Amino acid sequence: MTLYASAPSNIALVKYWGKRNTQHNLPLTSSFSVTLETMRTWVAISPLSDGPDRWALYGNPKKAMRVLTEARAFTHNSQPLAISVHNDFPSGAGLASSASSMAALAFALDIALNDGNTPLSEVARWARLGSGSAVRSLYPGFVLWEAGQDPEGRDCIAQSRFHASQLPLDLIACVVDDRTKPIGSTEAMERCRDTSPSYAQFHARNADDLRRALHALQTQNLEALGQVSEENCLAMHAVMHQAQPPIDYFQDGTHAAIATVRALRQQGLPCFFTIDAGPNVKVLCPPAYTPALRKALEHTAGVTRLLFDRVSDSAARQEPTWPAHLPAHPPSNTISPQQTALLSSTTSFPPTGAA
Ligand code: 2P0
Repeated sequence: MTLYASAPSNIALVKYWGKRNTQHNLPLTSSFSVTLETMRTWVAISPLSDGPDRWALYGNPKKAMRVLTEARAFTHNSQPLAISVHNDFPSGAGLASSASSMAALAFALDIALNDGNTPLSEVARWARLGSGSAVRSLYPGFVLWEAGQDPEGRDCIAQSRFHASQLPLDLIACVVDDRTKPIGSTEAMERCRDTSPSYAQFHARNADDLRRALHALQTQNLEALGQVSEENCLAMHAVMHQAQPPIDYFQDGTHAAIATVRALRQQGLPCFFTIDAGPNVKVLCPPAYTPALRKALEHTAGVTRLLFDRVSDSAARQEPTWPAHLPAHPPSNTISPQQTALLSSTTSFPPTGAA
């Protein structure tokens, strides 16, 4: 029998950009995000009569193997599986596809290997070991992921701090370039840690930015939330711009979209932007303003298309069926030869340890 699950992307308003421990993938400081609704990763899992596992994976095989290894170690279940992981939005372009894919995978593995009985905090640990930001996609609405201090991350936990209805927000993703980014987040964070003079400064402002963001939500103050989000995002990109060699994800369309958002705000439209490890600009606004923003953003030079989503309480969930618009499963040959080689070399039983 095949089971289906999905998890949405999440977008940080106060960013995670550095680790305090790479082995356990623990963040240096806490982050605060919004969980989306429609930009989702879908996972289908079926048991196989014998091994090895079969994969159809849109994402990073090393990260996926780490999640599977942790799930098997915790559940003591080595049932061979056919696993399909599909994004229904562009991968690797700073739209948080690794967050949604690792969250969906961890969530589905709990159902496949443990009948859904694993505590969510443990499922979050599997997801975190795949991709730190994935933890946040397991929780609804406005989510705080606390860095904690425990060396093994026992206090590194996420929780939903507000439901989506606290401050209803639409999100418009301005796609400037949907190709996979030239340097991934994990490597970019390391380079910033090792070479950027403003890395420590960025983390020093974290507590105050979190306090401001939580207060803005508490008081339903969109302007204050936008201000701290934009400042935090630009501070993170300044850290990257000062790394050696510099990391600059921005493209002409990125700058143009920022200018459009600022101009619209001048005209009285409540909106703000945030940008992750890629050139694409996410714009947040109250739903009533989405049509006006859409009009302005789709005519912004360098913006190739718009994707629409909203802050939501949906989070990761089991699904009754597989969406018709996604490629069929079970897995065939949808991963590249390079990925196949990596997976077949690491997909041995019992698991040989973290990838
Ligand atoms: C965030 N990003 O808070 C920040 C802002 C990108 C920019 O979390 O190394 O893919 O796998 O833990 O989770 C992207 O980092 O990194 C990220 P790893 P991840 O959303």
